[in-house]
Amino acid sequence: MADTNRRKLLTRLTIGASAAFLAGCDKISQSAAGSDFLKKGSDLAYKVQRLLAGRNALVPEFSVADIAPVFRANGTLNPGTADYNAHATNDFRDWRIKVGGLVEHPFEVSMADLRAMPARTQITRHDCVEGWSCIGQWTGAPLRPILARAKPKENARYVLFHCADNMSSDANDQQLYYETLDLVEATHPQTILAYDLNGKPLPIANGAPVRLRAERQLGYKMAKYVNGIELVESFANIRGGNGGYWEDQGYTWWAGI
Ligand SMILES: Nc1nc2c(c(=O)[nH]1)N[C@H]1C(S)=C(S)[C@@H](COP(=O)(O)O)O[C@H]1N2
Ligand SMILES: [Mo]
Repeated sequence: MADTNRRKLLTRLTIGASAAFLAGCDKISQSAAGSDFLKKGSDLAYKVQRLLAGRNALVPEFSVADIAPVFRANGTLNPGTADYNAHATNDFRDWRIKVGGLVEHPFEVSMADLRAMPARTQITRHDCVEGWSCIGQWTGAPLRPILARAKPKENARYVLFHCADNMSSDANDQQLYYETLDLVEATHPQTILAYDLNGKPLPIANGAPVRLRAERQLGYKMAKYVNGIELVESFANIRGGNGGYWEDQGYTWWAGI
């Protein structure tokens, strides 16, 4: 089967499968057996997709004519903290992404550093589990060379993205958005730290000044407002232990499409 046909088939299969899981997610994930079932489904989808799609299989890219006039925004639309507001007022000139964790060479990148790195532009379709899709053009720095520069240690297995937005409406309750990818997804050629959307700096609603695009994954994997990248061996002891804010609420960790 040609790679694109295979991907189309996979997309249909797995969107069907994840929609079926998520439709009953609220109810199922309340029982221990239910979350076990969800995890098994996720593990299976993960293994099957890895087997069929290969490490570097690309998702389709579209043409300029396909770009939606306005890219829909979802989840946090503005982190709105005093710290974030100060960065926004300053056009994010002092925003830094800390790259650390299980690496030989931790370092920080500013937005100017990021924009000076080799860039990739891709027009792709974003699929949200809530049942909408949107095509947009993203420009950013591929993550692979950034990770290579940090030199992940032997035991590093996942890349954790720290975000600036608190998902709790209570300021005293810190529930910062976070996500994880394995090293295969993190070093995929279409995985970028995006700073432009449709040729303009990323709007605040879509994750300014920088958000992850991991194009083989569902929308919730693509962390917005990224201020830290941490290499970890396991996420079992981090936050709810499921590898992401939405995963801790019951979504599957593997969100391949
Ligand atoms: N930091 C952060 N990242 C996030 C979210 C969020 O609320 N906060 N929402 C996720 C979800 S569910 C989706 S569909 C996409 C939405 O991206 P958009 O606002 O550019 O459409 O961002 C994802 N990344
Ligand atoms: Mo989403």
